Amino acid sequence: MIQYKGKKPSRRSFLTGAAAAGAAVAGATIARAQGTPDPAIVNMEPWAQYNGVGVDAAPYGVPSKYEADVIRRNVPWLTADAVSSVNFTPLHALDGIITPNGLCFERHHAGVAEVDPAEHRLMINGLVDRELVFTMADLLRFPRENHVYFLECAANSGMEWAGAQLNGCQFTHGMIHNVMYTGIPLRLLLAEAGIKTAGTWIMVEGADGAGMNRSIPMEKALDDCLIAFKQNGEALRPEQGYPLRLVVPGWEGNMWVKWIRRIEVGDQPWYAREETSKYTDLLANGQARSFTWVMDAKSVITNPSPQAPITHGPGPTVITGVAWSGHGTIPQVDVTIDGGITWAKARMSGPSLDKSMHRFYYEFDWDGKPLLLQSRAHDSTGYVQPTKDQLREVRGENSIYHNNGIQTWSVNEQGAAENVEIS
Ligand SMILES: Nc1nc2c(c(=O)[nH]1)N[C@H]1C(S)=C(S)[C@@H](COP(=O)(O)O)O[C@H]1N2
Ligand SMILES: [Mo]
Repeated sequence: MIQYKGKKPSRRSFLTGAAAAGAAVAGATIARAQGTPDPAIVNMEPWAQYNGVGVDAAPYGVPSKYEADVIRRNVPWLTADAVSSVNFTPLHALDGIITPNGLCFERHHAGVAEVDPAEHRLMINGLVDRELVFTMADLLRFPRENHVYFLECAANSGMEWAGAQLNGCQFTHGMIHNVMYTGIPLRLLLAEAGIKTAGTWIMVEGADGAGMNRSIPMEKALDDCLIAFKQNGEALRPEQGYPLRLVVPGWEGNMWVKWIRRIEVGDQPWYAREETSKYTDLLANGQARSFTWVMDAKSVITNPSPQAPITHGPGPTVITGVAWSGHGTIPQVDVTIDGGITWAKARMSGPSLDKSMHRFYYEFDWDGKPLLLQSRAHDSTGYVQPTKDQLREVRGENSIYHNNGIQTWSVNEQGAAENVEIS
């Protein structure tokens, strides 16, 4: 179904636009009419002339060689080296809601730990009745659950606070992935150890060179946190914390400790003891906000975008993107093609899961004129994604973290897209 913004374009203008692109007219198909035969359909292609490789040519499958551009990419000038760095999910090349395991962005403080699962242990200590040590085999005897959750680094879109900077949604919004986790509810493991009444916080620690640790309030730990060992059905990738990672649904990625080896129950956040670091948000007045745990609703149009221009000319055009909220689901996304003068409801498609990415589409008939594309997410609490200017009014421009402002792509007559800001 084609949706039109505001006034439906006249059939005359629709036909003119379509004819210019050699595309379909209303009621017909988008595919080319067979006036001049297309060599690709007339010729016998090489792959139809002989047998391909047999089974076992790739015991662990990889994508087609024609998809070689669909990879994680980093921005070399952002960090001094690749060990304490980040790369980005190629959102513009994906569809649906699941991030394939090999394309999940990576953020490491001390590189990827190469953990031998036979030697890996998870310890629970501190304010508990029984200090416990679990092997991987022990953990597999607990009941497990499956959940699809997004993980967004608090620094996602952080380079965009002062203005439009990076040219591609992979770089502006790609510090996010959305996978199905199989894991054990953390509350079951904590119950096994028995939390003392004074235990109000946990400190979670990774087995990597950074020994990265974070403090999490007990309420969240007992609510929906998971100790996960599978992503999208297979073992976690080393980059994502093999063999165990903490899943903290809806909360900033920083707290999702990878290669998790220890959980200490305490009566205060470890920040208070200055033993751990945290991510803070510096405000305009010089004060810093200590805790911004939940990731607010956000969305981005992934196609078209700077890395994925419109190449087919005017006529039927598909806009698509993703939206998510750490507070729940995304019942609605609005799309504008004229910089916010008129908005239309996008079509949501695919599962609508709590604290997961959602996919939206907006199909329209492009007249070939420049576009200013934006998407605006509404979450299940009624919260509406703010503009970047609204965010700056509250937060100033000193922040790096928690930028969930509305993204604008400007598309020219040729279909090329650019990262811009409008006010
Ligand atoms: N042990 C450990 N856990 C970690 C990190 C780390 O460097 N070491 N980085 C954190 C940060 S800042 C983020 S955003 C997420 C990134 O998860 P990913 O690499 O699966 O994308 O992991 C978090 N967990
Ligand atoms: Mo992060």
